Amino acid sequence: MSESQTENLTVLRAHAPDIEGIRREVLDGLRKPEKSLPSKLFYDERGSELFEEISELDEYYLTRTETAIFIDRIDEIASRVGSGVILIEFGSGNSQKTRILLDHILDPAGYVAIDISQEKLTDSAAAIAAAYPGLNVLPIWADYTHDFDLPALEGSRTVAFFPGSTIGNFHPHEAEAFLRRVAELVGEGGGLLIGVDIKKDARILNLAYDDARGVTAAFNLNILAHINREFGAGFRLDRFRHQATYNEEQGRIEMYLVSLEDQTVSLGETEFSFGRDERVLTEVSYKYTVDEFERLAVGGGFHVKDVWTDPNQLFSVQYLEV
Ligand code: AVI
Repeated sequence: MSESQTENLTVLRAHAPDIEGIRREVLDGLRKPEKSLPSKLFYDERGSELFEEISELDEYYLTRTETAIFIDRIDEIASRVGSGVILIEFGSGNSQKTRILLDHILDPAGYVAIDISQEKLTDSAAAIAAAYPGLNVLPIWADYTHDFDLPALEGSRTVAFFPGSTIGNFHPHEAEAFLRRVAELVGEGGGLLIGVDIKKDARILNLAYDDARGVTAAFNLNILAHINREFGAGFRLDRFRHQATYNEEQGRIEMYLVSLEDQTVSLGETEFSFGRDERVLTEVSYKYTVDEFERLAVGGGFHVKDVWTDPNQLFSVQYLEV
């Protein structure tokens, strides 16, 4: 790992995202009989802005419900997290929730944020370092779905923080494997504070992923613009439309881009054909009952110690311990 340092902020570079590997993932996904694209490609600069907009939509209850749980239950959450801990956040810590947490936990020994976007990571880590001058802030530029090392830090224990129900964007077997790696990372007695979206009426879910203003549609289509720019592909955004549906059987939202006509799109040397109405899967977002998530957590090497929900049981914040 290399590093650069300013005052209470040290940027660690574990490894730059593997662009060639992601290009292969795109090609592999488009070669499958049921085409798919890797969801991580949503988050270029425009995609991150659109996601911010999504999180403020009336229909998208997730962000505001999770934040409300944090505000209402912060004393219990902070006392469960404990004092003197090393806090590791998966994703950039620019959210309101990170600050609520940092405002309430006692004497954190350090704050580590891990993000695939170097710009987002450095901006948000600099903001955290400025707002909490006594805090040791260590952003790590890495893809947290792959292995990476943690810097040596002294603390009472290590607690990971994974808000937003991003765990839902993994298939259950991937989620369990991810939890297992987190359990290994935080070690015996370590914890995970995680946001998990709860199963609910399909109508609420379908609206949350297909809003009236079309922000989610723009977010979904933007993946094509990102692939065009990054890999020199020739997708025409006006030849696809957004589709999001809750699959009751699988307990997940599925987001697709649907081809509006028969068409051929080039990506480097390769040409891909899309039939009219053919769908490309761009994202899954699993929803869990509290019991289902407990089974997943146990499979990943954790015990569920606390589950906090909102009065309507839309969303949960959970504390898991190794
Ligand atoms: C980041 N993730 C938790 C969001 C979700 O709800 O699955 C991504 C998203 N996709 C469409 N809207 C939001």
